[in-house]
Amino acid sequence: PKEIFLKDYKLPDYYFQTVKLNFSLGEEKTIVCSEITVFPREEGIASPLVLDGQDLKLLSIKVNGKELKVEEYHLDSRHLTLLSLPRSTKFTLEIVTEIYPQNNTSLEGLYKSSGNFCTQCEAEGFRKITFYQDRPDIMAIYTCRIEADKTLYPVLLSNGNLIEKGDLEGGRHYAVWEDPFKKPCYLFALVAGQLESRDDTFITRSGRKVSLRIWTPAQDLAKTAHAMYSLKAAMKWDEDVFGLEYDLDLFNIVAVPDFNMGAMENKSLNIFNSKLVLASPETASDADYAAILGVIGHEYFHNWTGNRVTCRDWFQLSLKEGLTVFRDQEFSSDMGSRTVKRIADVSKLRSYQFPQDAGPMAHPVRPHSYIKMDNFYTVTVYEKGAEVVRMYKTLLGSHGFRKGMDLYFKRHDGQAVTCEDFFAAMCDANDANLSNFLSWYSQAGTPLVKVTSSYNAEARSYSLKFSQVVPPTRGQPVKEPMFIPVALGLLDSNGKDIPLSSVYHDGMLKSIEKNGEPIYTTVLQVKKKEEEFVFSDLSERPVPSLLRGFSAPVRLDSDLTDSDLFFLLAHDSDEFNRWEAGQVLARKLMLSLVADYQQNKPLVLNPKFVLGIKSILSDSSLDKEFIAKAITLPGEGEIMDLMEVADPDAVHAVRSFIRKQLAAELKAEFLKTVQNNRSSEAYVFNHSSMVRRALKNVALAYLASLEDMEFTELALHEYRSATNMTEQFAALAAIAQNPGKTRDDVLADFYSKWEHDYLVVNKWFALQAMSDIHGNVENVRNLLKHPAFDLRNPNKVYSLIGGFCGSPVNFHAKDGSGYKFLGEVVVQLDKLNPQVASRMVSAFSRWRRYDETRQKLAKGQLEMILSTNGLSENVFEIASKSLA
Ligand code: BAL
Ligand code: ZN
Repeated sequence: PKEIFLKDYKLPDYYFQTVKLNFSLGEEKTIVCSEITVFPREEGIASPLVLDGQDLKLLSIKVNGKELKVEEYHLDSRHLTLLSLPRSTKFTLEIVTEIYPQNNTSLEGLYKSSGNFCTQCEAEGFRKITFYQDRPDIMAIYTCRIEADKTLYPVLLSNGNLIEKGDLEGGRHYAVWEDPFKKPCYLFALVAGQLESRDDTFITRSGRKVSLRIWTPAQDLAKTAHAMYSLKAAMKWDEDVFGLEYDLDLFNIVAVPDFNMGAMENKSLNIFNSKLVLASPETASDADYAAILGVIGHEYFHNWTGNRVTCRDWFQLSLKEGLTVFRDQEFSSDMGSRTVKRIADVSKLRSYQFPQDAGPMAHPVRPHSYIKMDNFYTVTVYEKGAEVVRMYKTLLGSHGFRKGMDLYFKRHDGQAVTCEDFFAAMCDANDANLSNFLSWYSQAGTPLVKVTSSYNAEARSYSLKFSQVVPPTRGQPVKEPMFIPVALGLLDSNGKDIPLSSVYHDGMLKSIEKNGEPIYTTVLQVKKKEEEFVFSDLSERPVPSLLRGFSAPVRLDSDLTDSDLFFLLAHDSDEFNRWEAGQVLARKLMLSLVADYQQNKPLVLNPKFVLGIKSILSDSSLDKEFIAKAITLPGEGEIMDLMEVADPDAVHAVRSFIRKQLAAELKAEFLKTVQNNRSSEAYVFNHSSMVRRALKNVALAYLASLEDMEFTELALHEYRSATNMTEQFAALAAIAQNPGKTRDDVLADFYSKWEHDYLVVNKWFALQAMSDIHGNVENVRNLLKHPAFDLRNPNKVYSLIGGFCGSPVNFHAKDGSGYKFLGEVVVQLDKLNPQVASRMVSAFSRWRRYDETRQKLAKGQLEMILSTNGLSENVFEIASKSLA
């Protein structure tokens, strides 16, 4: 397979101006005619025009109306090269192809989902529809005519505005859609099928009326109310916060059950994985409701950050994804709790991105190369990319960031641009010099920032010394220091923020007051390998609150003592750092117990930790969801990530021990928490109800971990009396922690209740797959044969196979049974859907982190996968890079 490099980017020799597509949809075959007006980049260009195309049957090619002779083009399995072209400034290209969407299990290009036609073109799926220059810097105006059987496919949708429709002979009908905005082909979309819509309208701030339609099969329509609410909220928010208005009179969303990703931002025709659209209180949890809000927002926000201004090439993916994730994070924060959202986002970054950044698949936010672009829709490009955007805002302030965004749109509307263009807009709009900030785009690896502090009582000064190291990653053995914004506050001995007026740095005393007002949080710019900042006029040693709000995606190693951390946990005005102090303490505690476990020492829980958890649990001044997050221990993956050699058994044993110990010692508090947070009100998705449910569910899980009859009964009671999925599923999960008849009965009961609802059944698969019950791989193997399971449906694969890989003890079982299971599934899955198979094979990528026995077993599976005939490029790339 061929590796593609950023450094090899070349401007296209030909651009496309208009594209007219005509689809004749059929059961046996679909005919696609395209008519493209082509113009050379410069007059006189005589090079061949190379079009991408895959799995297409070429029927004819015409240039300026004249059929090309066989010697005038070259066709292979990936390209159609037009060798002899007119030297005129503009010409017309007409291509007819035949495709077979009904056989397309890769779910890219045009395919069928539950009998309906739909498309997924990003990143490089358009080449499975017709021959085209399938690259984002080819932007054109599209018209799309769709014709199909009227009974089977009464609804025909594409991008833009419907300009014509009518009936045809033989029970067929057609529709013509015209999109007035230039777009790259990855934003093209088509949907045809039996769908109904929930309709609403949105009046933009300039008074335009936009029709909003959410399309699903008729039986699901009732579950689209929350998605519609989310869409309208997102449209309003983008106007309020960024001054960005929707630009067409129609916005369509279609929900389909078979979809590789979460959703897709096709111009005015977003296509969604149905799990991110459909919700009712009985079938969807609070987490589902929150995800729908965030992703509906995300896809909508792409209309400006991605569609109106797009990427020059796929290496720039984070230009649209990092920025749009940042925008959806901010949207969700504004709609709910900012601190809790930040905690959730940082936890995700630590659990998934940090490990990626430290493994063989580490890549910069802007990768330097790829074999399959699909493999780079990663937590690094998305989540670390969002952190990079957040750092601009931290450094420039809200107002400065908005000025930068405004300039970015002013300069680049209608263009395909690069990360440097975004950087330049931010700097130019603010007259800012962000020196080496761009290395966030080019250097992989999570920087490690060490901080040491010292207080000089005589000089009344307090010094913070920073040093940073960016660890080596594949292809990048040596790194430059990064530009790290460190938001900082200093606490006095009463736990109050000390007003900050100046800091001594680099031989200069710098004022940090703002218009004479004191500042309580300042942003230090750490740019060198080693740097010192000195604060003066301090009558006592302060306790520093470092990296407030997680102001940079780094690992922080400070010399804070446990007592400093307990102090911050109790007092920090930055709520994120209160949570963080608790997490640092928990991480330290867990690591030290893991060492004890490995040395066969008895496990003893530090009573101070129990007291800390108790005081949070009973602090009624705190937000309930904050409490829920603060009493949740760091995940097993996070702890393994901090070990020299990851030991899943020891980490699992320690985490379970602490959970049980806390449950036993704080039984009364947890029980009170469950009792006090019951409610007989009907389900509402609002902050106060959600946080109540979140806290109750965490407390219930603690109690049920005790395997005590009383609490199993309690969980059963909660399960039976629940009127919404959030509480019902949490009770089920609490019971399912412990093997036995009750677990089996309740799982069976849940299935029989919900077997008609595939989204709920997926939760049921995931819960069992993630179980840490000993030898669970056999249960998962059996579930593969369950009538509700289907390897062709990505959601089911993510639930069952992905869920299983998320259970460290079973996936990393020392007998290799988990690895063998995954190896077998990947080989099977790759034949159906390479994108999904390559996501699954990623679970092996950090095999070197484990002991020798596990290394050998995992490596054996990777080698077996690589030796499979006909392996996809997707899986090849991940498996071979994992072994390299
Ligand atoms: N562009 C792919 C799906 C998403 O990130 O919105
Ligand atoms: Zn996106």
